[in-house]
Formats: sequence, structure tokens, C-alpha cells
Amino acid sequence: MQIHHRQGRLSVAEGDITRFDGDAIVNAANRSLLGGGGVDGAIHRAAGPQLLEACRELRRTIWPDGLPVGQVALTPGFRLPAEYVVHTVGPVYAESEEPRGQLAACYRNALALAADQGFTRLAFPAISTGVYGYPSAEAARVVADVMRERLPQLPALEVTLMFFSAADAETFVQAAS
Ligand code: AR6
Repeated sequence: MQIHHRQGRLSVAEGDITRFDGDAIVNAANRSLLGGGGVDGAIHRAAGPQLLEACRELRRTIWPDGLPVGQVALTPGFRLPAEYVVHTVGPVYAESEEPRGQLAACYRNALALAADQGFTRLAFPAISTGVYGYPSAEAARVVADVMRERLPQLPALEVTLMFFSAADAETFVQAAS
């Protein structure tokens, strides 16, 4: 399934983000950057062990205390079809005092990094809506607002929101429209 919005520059798709063949995919990581379950685990498995090594290097060099919530870090995609991975850390919904601002920061910072790098095709998973417990419909409204705000300023970028199930994609479309 693929639903196009905003002159075709924002697509809502259902599928496995590790199969996305574009400039970059976004990873819903954790602060350690050293892998985990969910989409993070799937991305590490598909990219191969060099991804973990690259993440360890980020910890050694730029982020010794881990990646703060809402920030982004770039690695190659290694064995993934996507050339790069933009790692970010979403808020844990129940523990965050400003989940909305933090979730929006993940999307804004990933878009800004992609634009800086000259990427034209970028895919996001539904950050924080799995283990981190962010309600899907609420997250959808945050994501839609960020896209409405930022995509007009980033004319070269095509964004795909990749949902793991049709139900999640449908929730997004309902909540965002
Ligand atoms: N492709 C696309 N979406 C996926 C895939 C996939 N292959 N696998 C899962 N999803 P989650 P979070 C969806 O839990 O809530 C990890 O352990 C999933 O259905 O992966 O940000 C990290 O290391 C859900 O809608 O990320 C962190 O510790 C969405 O991706 C923690 O989980 C996000 O679910 C981060 O939790």
C-alpha cells in the first residue's frame, strides 16, 4: 500500500523499512546506540555487524554518554539497500515530560541532517510507537505537523513514512488528515 500526500513528496507505506532502497532510513534506536529489539534490531540484523562497529565508533568519538533523545547520528547502511542510517532516539512516552517536543525533534533533526547531506529519499519508521509506548494516533499528529512545517522548505526531499502494518498506516492517515 502506498498513499501519496503533498504533491507526492510524502508517502505513507506499509512494509519493512530494512528493504527501503533510498539514500537513508531512520532508526528508532536507544541512547546506547548499541542495538536493541524492534526496528533497531531488524536494522542491525540486515545491515550486518559493521553497523554495530560504526555505532561503537560514534560512542567513542562524538557521543561518549550516548545519543540524547531527539538527536541524530549518521552511519553508513553497510549491507542495507539504503546507503545511510540516521539513528535517533525517541522519547519513552510514560517517562517524558515533553514527549511531543522530543518526538518532533527526532523528525526535524533527521530531516535537517538529510537535507545537509543532500539526500533525496528518506524513510522513517514510527519512532517511539513500539516499545517506547507513544500512542500511534498522537504520534501521527506530531509527525504530520512536522512534515507540514518542514517539507515546503526542503524541496529536494522525498519522505516515506514506513509502517510495519496496514493498521498502523491507516491510523496515521486517519489521525493526520
Ligand atoms: N520496519 C518498519 N517498522 C518496524 C519494523 C521494521 N522492520 N520493525 C518494527 N517496526 P520500536 P521504539 C515498527 O519498538 O518504540 C528498540 O529496542 C514497530 O511496529 O522498534 O522507538 C530500541 O533499541 C513500531 O510501530 O521502537 C529501543 O530500545 C515502530 O517500528 C526501543 O526499541 C517503532 O517500534 C525504541 O522503541
